[in-house]
Amino acid sequence: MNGSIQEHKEIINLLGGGKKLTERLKLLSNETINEKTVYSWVRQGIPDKWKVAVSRCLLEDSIDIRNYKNLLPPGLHIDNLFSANNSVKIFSSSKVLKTDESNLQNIIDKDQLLKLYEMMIKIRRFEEKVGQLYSMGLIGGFCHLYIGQEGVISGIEMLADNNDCFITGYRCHAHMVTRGEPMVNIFSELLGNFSGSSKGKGGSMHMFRKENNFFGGHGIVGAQVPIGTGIAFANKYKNKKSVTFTFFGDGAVNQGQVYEAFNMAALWQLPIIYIIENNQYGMGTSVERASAMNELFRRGESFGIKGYEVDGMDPLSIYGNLQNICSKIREKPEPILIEAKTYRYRGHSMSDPGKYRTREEVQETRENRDPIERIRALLLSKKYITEDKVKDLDKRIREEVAEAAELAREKNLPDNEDLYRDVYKELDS
Ligand SMILES: Cc1ncc(C[n+]2csc(CCOP(=O)(O)OP(=O)(O)O)c2C)c(N)n1
Ligand SMILES: [Mg+2]
Repeated sequence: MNGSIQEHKEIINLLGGGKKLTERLKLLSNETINEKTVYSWVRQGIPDKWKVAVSRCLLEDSIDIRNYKNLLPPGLHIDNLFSANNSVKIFSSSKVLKTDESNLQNIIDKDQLLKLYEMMIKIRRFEEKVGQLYSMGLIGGFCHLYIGQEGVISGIEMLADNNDCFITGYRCHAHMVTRGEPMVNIFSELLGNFSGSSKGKGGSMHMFRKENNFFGGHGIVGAQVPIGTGIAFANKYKNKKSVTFTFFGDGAVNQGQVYEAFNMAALWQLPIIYIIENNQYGMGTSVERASAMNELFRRGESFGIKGYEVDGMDPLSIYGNLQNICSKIREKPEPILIEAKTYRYRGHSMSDPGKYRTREEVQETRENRDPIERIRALLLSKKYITEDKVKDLDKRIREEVAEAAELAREKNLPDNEDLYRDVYKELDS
């Protein structure tokens, strides 16, 4: 009798023998199962179909199922059934995270805070310039600006290291900037030039920076979620310590493929942080109108994925709350879901009449929740920077952005033959 069958025989005995176990399984599953079948498991082992139900019986009897290595079906890890404090996990402990800012402000030093501020200003000035170039008719196709959401990517970047991987949807210019792509290459891409990040063939929605593990830039709503999950799988498979940050919107969260990906990430305990950038609207439909259940951070619960809501307009809250979660994932991979509550100030894309919300709503958020203003006020109150220095910094960044945009205006469109290159990977012969 092999080890696994021996173990199953022991379990059946512990649970009161075949007759008793049959009754319990009938109650648990509502399925017809007869005693003879359960007795046959003593010789043949418990089939995969019934293993989870049998585990449940052991848990109900307070028997430590971790003693039985061969009980769970393939793919389902015993640790998945327990939370950190060793209690049995039925629903994950999703919650809304608040930050004790006064404490955090002491952890973060002046240089980090200045770096964070500069990152957000750079994104905003970059996006404003894109808006101008678009209005001048220099950029074609779809174009989605990130203005208002700067705190999300900037807070996450504070946690990330160079080996971490990033992937997002079409609202991707900011991610390119923070991942270190020179601005001139991003502008060039937007203008369709061969010198652009995707050789002028991807445009606003399809940009990549392979050197810093930025995997795009995807136009199909939600498509980046399974791709990000695949990247996380590859990293785990190759024993890399990197975390994959996978960003998507409140609209994308209702896509079926998101849940197929969640299932695999939880089953295989992949090192991935899913970040829903909940900017309150899809193209023009509010979360309330589009989602039957709008506590989006709970959307992974049925897979055992812990979810947390954070204030996406506060990069320090993101950094402070996720720092430990992120380091734990590096040591012991598991998927986590973050809902960052944020807001976009501009239209969904450049052609958005904006009839679905009031000007007052936008104005109110800008005045009271703006991530850049928040950090500026903090820098000033801590006397890390003076009003004059704030102006100088802004001027310097405006100039850098203007210069990059100007350089990108020199036309170098791809040749016609280039349109057919890079469509499929060239196989090495
Ligand atoms: C599969 C698919 N369906 C529809 C669209 C059209 N579309 C583009 S963006 C968008 C809204 C997505 O909203 P959300 O996920 O909240 O992201 P946000 O634009 O707010 O960043 C839709 C429906 C698409 N690109 N792909
Ligand atoms: Mg949205």
